[in-house]
Amino acid sequence: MTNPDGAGGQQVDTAAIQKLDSAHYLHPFTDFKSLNASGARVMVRGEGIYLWDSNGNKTLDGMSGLWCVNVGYGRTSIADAVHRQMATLPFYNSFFNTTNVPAARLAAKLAEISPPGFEHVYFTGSGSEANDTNVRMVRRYWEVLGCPERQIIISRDNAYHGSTVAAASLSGMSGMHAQGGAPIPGIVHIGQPSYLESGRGMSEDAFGIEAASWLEAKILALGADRVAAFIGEPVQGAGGVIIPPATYWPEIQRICDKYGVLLIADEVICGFGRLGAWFSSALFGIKPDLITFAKGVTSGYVPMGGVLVGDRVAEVLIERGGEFAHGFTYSGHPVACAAALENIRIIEDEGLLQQVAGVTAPHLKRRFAELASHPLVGHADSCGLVAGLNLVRAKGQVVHDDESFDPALGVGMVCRGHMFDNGMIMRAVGDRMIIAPPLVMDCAQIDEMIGRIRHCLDLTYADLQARGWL
Ligand code: PXG
Repeated sequence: MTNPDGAGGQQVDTAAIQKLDSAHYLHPFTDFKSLNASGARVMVRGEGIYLWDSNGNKTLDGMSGLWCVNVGYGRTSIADAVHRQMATLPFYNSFFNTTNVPAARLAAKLAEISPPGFEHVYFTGSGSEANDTNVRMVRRYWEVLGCPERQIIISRDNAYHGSTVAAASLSGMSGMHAQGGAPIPGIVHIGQPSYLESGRGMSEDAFGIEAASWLEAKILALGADRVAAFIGEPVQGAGGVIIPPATYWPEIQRICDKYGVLLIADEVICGFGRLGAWFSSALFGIKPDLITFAKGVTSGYVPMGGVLVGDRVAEVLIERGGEFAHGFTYSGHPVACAAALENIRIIEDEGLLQQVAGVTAPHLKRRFAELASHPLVGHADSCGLVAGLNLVRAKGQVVHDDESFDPALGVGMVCRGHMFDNGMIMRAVGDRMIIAPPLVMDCAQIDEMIGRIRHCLDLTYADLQARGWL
C-alpha cells in the first residue's frame, strides 16, 4: 500500500520497505525472527507530538521517540542549523589541539545552564558512551589521587545506563546480564528504590531511607576505600518510571559524602526539561559530581551525549591528570553541537522549562492520577513529563495488596498493542505502562492523550475478559 506521507512527500511502498528491513536490518532489543514474521511499522513523518506511518496512520507519540524528542517533531530551525554547519564544516576532530566553533559554544552554554560547580563537559556520541566515559573517568580520578584501589562502581538493579559493555554492566537489567558476560568486574548493584515492589508495610518516607541504607551497607561490605562511585537515574526511566520517595536521594547524597564516594547522576532521560528543569538533580536534593546527558540535548535530531564534569573531578583531571587516554571520533561533532545549540535556544525562547514546571506537569499529574479509577489500573503516578501506571487484575485496599497478572501472560504487551492500533504510543515495561511525551505538549493535548489512553484501557479490559484473564 502506498501513500503520500513519506519524507519529502514521495510515496512509500510499505511492503517493499518491510522486505528490505527484514532481510537486512537487525533491530536493537528485538527478537529478530518474530519481527521478521510480523514486519516492522514504517514511520515516515513527524509534526509536533504526532507521527505518521507509511500507511497514513496518525499516532500521538507519548514516548517522544525514545524519551528524546523534547521539542517535538518538524523543527525546521534545527534542520537549518544542521544544514548550515554541514555546508560550512561537516566534521573535524577535537583530538590534536583543535576545536570547532559549535563545540566550544555548546560547552560554554552547558556550563551556563548546568548546576553551580559544573564548568566542563566531555562530549560523546551517545548516553552509553557517556557512561563508559564515567567509568573510566572516576577510576582515573582515584588513580590520579593515589588511590588506585578505589575502582568499584555501585549501581542499582533494574537501572538502565546503556548497552555498551560498561554501560550494560552499570545497567541492572537481568535480561541484559543474562547475555554476553555482563556485568564486567568492578561493577556491583544494590536494590532499586521501588516503593511498590519493596515498600510493603512502610511509609514511603521510611522506605526511602531504608532503600538508601542499602548503599551504605554495600559500601561497608566492600570497604569504602575500594568504592569509586555510585550511579543512578534520578527517576528510573526504562526500568518503568520508578519515582523514588522524597527521602531517598538526600540520604544517598549524605552517604556518598560520608564515604567520599563520587555521585554520578544519569540524567539522560531526566535532563533537558523532562522534569521541568535543565537538570533534575537539584529537584531531588542531589549535588552530583558527574552528570550523564544525551537524548534531549539535541531532542534526538542528531545523536549526541556527554558528561558534565563537576569541579571536584575536573580540577584533579586538569591540574594533575596529564593526558586522559579516552575519546571518540565524534566527541564534539560540529553538526551535533550545532543541533544542540539550536535545540537549547528553542527550549529557552519558548519557555518550555517554565511551561512544564508550572503548567503541563501539574496538569498531567492531575489527569494521569484520574486513570487510577479505571478497573484495570492500580497505582498511577507522574513526575514532570514522565508517568507510569500498573495494570492489575484486582485492586486491594492499599497498593501493595493489588493483585498482579501472571507475568507470563504479557498483559502489558496486549495493552501496548491496543494503544499502537489506536493512535497512541505508550510503552510497556512488564505490566507497567509508561509515557514521556514531548515537552511541547499543551494541556488540551494532555487531555486528548488521557482520553486515548482511557479508551485503549477499555479495549484492553474487554480483550482480557474475552480471553478469560479477568
Ligand atoms: N542512560 C539512561 C538513563 C538512558 O535512559 C542511556 C543511558 C543510554 O543512552 P544511548 O544514547 O546510548 O541509548 C539511556 C537510554 C527504553 C529505552 O526501552 C531507553 C533507552 C534506550 C533504549 C531503550 O525505554 N535509554
